[in-house]
Amino acid sequence: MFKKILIANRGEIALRVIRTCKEMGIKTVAVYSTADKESLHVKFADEAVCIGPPASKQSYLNIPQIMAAAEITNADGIHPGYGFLAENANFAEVCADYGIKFIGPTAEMIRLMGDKITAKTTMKKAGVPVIPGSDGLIVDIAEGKTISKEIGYPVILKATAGGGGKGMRVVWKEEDFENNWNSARQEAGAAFGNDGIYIEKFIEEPRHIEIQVAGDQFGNVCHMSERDCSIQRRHQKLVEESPSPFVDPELRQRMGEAARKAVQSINYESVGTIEFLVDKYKNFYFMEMNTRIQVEHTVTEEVIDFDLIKEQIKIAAGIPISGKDHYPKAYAMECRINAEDPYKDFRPNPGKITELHTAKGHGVRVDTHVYAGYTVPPYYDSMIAKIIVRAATREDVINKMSRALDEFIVVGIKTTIPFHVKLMKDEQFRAGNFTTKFLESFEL
Ligand code: MV4
Repeated sequence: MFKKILIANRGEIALRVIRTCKEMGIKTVAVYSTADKESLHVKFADEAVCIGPPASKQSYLNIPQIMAAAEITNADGIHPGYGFLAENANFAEVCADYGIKFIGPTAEMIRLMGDKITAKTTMKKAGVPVIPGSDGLIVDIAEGKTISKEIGYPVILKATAGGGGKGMRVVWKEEDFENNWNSARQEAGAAFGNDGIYIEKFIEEPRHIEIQVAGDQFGNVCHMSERDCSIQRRHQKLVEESPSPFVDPELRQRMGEAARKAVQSINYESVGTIEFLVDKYKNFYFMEMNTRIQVEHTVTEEVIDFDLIKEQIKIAAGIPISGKDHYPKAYAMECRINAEDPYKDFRPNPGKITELHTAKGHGVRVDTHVYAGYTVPPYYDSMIAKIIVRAATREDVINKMSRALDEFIVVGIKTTIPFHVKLMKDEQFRAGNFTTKFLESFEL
């Protein structure tokens, strides 16, 4: 087992990892930028090393500085959290070169899933359902038009280096193909330095449902129920829940088996997530694999009563997992509290939190790094807290979440709380009738 883990991250996830390390008897090292000197992850770690100025490029993305911090503190593992370096294959490789275990999959695995065409081809070969589309890269407009006609419009152009919606364009008819092709290529090239594009049938009004999985170094694999992440805005998730109101036991079984196949076929080693698009007929298709712990892992932790960070650390230490699948034992939902003004197009609203009262009580979990007197810096992601509630039914969860939101008081900055309060009262949401398009027509 690890003796000392360096957490190459900040905010609530750094704190989340520190908590499990403490419970496992593992020492912790925080790294921080000068903007995060007063952050809780710095205060709660056994040691802390300043790695640079506020800009992420010079601190949380600065590989030489992070490795220097790991060396001087004698860390034997590095946990990347989510975002920043979590899916950077080069970083995983550098860790291996230093003889420090990257707590996640191998660099090869990150690279394999990071290229979306390679990921899709690999999954198709493994027998996981994929969205009908081009077999790989499209070389030019003529080929793109031919393939789109074969698939049938509408189609969607996607960047192979993408994910998260960048370089993505929906094309409804052939005469719009060229313009969309040009803008998708241009956007992908600028964002990823790779303008490779592929084409898929456009699935209208899908649900985004993902399966939590784990695999170990010995070929043991398990799936751990689904999360419905359809409530999102501009590719930013706002609410996640498990089990999905759209998934019945039969669909859960089929999706779980597909996720198991996906993990097994690549000998994946760590916790991860298989993202699926699910259409109204309950057809599901592989979309992407996330080779990291995600923000919303907490929802799964609550419904299966299991510590996913502990499992991730054990797998990295070479301890076998049970290989038994997990099924939901309760209902759970997470609301992301962001320092944003929901009445002003969710514009970031950093600044000083003068007063804070977090939600408490039965079935309520709050993961946060902020406190009264803390200043939310403008340099990073605007998420300041996650409220996760658990109850026996979905209706109880929504009622409990409403209660928790009411007693969550943040003074000094605007937050997404008013958005969540309104959402919890929405009849369609309460009925479980929503797709990824839900928030496009939601009025605050
Ligand atoms: C799609 C799609 C419809 N059809 N692919 C968005 C992010 C990227 N990971 C893939 N995305 C989508 N791919 C096909 N063939 C719709 C989306 C999509 C979406 C997916 C999940 C959650 C929210 C979304 C919002 C808009 C579009």
